[in-house]
Amino acid sequence: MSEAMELKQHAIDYSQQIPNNVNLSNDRVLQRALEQWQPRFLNWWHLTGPADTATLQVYLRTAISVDRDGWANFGYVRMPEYRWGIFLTPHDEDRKISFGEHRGENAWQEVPGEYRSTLRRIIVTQGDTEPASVEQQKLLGKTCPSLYDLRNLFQVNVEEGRHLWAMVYLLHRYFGRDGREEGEALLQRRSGDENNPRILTAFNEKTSNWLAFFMFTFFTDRDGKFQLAALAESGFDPLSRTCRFMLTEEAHHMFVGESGVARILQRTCEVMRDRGVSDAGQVRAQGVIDLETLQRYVNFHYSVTLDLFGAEVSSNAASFFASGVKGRYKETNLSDDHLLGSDRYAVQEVEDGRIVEKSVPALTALNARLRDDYTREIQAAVDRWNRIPEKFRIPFRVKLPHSGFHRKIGAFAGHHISPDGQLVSSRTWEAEAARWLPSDSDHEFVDSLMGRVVDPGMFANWIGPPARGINGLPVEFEYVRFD
Ligand code: BYC
Repeated sequence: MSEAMELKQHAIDYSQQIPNNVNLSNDRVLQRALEQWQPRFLNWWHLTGPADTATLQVYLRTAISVDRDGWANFGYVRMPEYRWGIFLTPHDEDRKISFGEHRGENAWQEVPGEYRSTLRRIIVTQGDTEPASVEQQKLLGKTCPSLYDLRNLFQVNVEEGRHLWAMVYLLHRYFGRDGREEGEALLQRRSGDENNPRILTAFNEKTSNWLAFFMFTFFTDRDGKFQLAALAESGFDPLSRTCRFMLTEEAHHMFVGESGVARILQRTCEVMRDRGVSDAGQVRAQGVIDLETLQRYVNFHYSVTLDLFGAEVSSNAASFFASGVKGRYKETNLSDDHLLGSDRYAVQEVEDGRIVEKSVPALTALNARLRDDYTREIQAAVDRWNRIPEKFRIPFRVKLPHSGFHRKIGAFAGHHISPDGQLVSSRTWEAEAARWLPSDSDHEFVDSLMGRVVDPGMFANWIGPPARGINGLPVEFEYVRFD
């Protein structure tokens, strides 16, 4: 490919009603269908997106191209005028399917008939999580701990909105009438709605305060990373190219979560040291989040996110892999036969009142394997968090609970497992749950700390400032303007 052609594929055309790098104007029917969906998306954004933001100017990044420097474009944007669009990484004509029965064949540019419903289902499930998270975070702007954080929340929100666009483009372009109907349904379901909830469990939970938001972006957005990475391996090339670009957006969301929790830890530890307090009640009396409550939020968000990987042993996952629809994390870099015909994988389950390890066909254990990859990365980040109390010589360490703790999906569903991995009775569970999971009074306490800090450079008492500002700007920059 010539250099000029390559640049064209990378660049995003903002002169169009729908910014894109997929030559949308060459396909009038598709363009018209998406232009009809656009006002419905905007209506959904007004109804369920971040509350009372229509007049704000937010210092946001907007992608101008899909190459590495494509994010260099920062500036003030009025939120509803954000240019949501369709951005795919460039087409590689030589790309081959790297796993499953079709290994070595050319990647599919159209949907193979036999995998149509599977692919549609996966794309809809992925797409459904994006607006769900925006709905979950709708009210957080009202209680922001700083302008810096408010801007980050809105950046996450607009990009989740764009991820919805990414999936709706695939549905409209490749799935005809069914796809258009699914595109509508994605705007109809609502997080937490009893009659028409979002598809996956975690996306119907509340994100009612900023501790929950940082936990969500740390734990749940990272599930997004791992699922997108597995879909980026897909034999269906447009899905792969879409997910590759989405992954670049996801990285910032996880940074928001990891650094947000780290700043809370830092602030609490500082207060504990400076005021010589360690008891949770005394710590709370200083207006900061006690470490025990933080641990309970970790227990909740980690366990709810593990459910998003599906059952550990899953025939769905096996057929997604065998058919070349969804790969493993970093599939192309793995050095086995990419077929898993006779490989085994160890999973845990409950048998005769005990947690036992079992070796099962690796093909059926792909959800467990992806989850294990995820946990390794999460553990590394938790280790980074733990350097903070260590630095303050505070004996507390954040600990991930056992993978069976508080699970609703998979091998542990229906069992009670303590955070340290003991099978316990319902009675013990009920007696201990308030020590292990955030109680109503924990939520009330954290909610009570949430004020609204909007003076540039100021931070709520319960969180430390970030190490640096956005895009090389100072921390006290006016990241959101209210005029
Ligand atoms: N809740 O064999 P099973 C993100 C259903 S996050 C409710 O266990 P499978 C983001 C399942 O659908 C990433 N239902 O699992 C983050 C199936 O139903 P059917 C989102 C569940 O199919 C933050 C049945 O149980 N992306 O991007 O191997 C902010 C048995 O299924 C749940 C994806 O998930 C649950 N937790 O895998 C914004 C990728 N778990 O078919 C965004 C696309 C399972 O029998 N999705 N079920 O009616 C997938 O790859 C798969 O659907 C799953 C489940 C991994 C979710």
